[in-house]
Amino acid sequence: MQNPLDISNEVSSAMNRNHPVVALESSLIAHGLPSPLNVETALAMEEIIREADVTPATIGMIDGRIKVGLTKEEIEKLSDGKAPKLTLRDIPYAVAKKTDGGFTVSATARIAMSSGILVLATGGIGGVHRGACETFDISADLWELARTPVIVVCSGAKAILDIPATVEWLETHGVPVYGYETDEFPAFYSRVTGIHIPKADGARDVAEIAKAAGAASGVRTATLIAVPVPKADEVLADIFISKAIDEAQKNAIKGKDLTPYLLKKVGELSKGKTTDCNIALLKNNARVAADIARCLFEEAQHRIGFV
Ligand code: PSU
Ligand code: MN
Repeated sequence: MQNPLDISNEVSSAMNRNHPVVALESSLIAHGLPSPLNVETALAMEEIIREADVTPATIGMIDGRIKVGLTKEEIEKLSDGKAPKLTLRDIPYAVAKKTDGGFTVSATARIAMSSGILVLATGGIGGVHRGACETFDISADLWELARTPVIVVCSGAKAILDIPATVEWLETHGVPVYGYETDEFPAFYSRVTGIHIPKADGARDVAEIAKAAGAASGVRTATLIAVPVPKADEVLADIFISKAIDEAQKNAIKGKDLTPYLLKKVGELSKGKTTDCNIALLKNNARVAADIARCLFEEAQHRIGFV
């Protein structure tokens, strides 16, 4: 079988020049945000990364081809709500059936790593759902984080989840988690959880820690960098989340449909406030991921004696 991976010219030329690259996921285009905000946000994240002199690589599936570096037209193709949400396990089926698809963090992390991209930005990782003791609904993102050495920049786990259980899971599976200029694990729409984590003081500090993880300690997991939503964009969404979870239960929404359903419902109940918040944190995370990728690149240049 032909290799189903296509790396765009922009991304492969960046990699050939040893220029830093940040991977972006596409499930948020396919299912995380309403149209046309999904396309606008995906393109804005790419622009923010380019402005930092880093190359963006939005990763997703088009006609059964894994695309590292989706074009604007391909991003638009994933935005109409028809493209399925693909975790890593769904990739073989989508390749064989030649379908489109938005990649979750789990699929994006694995493809980024195997393409040589070290940093990935998203909004909030998947995690342990509330009531997981009965449903066993724990995001495939977590297992991928436990076995794929990339830096994942996020605003914590989505607030619709059981955040303490998600943090516990990460600890049990040895995934390092650092707060970006904070010592508190953020809760996606809000900055507070009361859960204490070690603090990284900016992008250079993250680069130092990541270097120590790989080279010195042989850590083979992802490193999670938790960036709180900017203060001005914070939303206290608990009331909307509880209502959305009740609605999901009433309508028997489960499995891979649950996260998109809850995000959409919380957006409707908050009259768009949580959607605006989600967009603000996504853009902020793109900026932070670009800074980290740039610092890692500068470190590497030092090591090979370029500067
Ligand atoms: N961050 C966002 N919006 C999203 C997601 C992250 O701001 O829609 C997506 C990511 O792709 C993540 C997925 O991998 O939600 C988690 O889905 P699940 O809980 O079904 O594993
Ligand atoms: Mn799930």
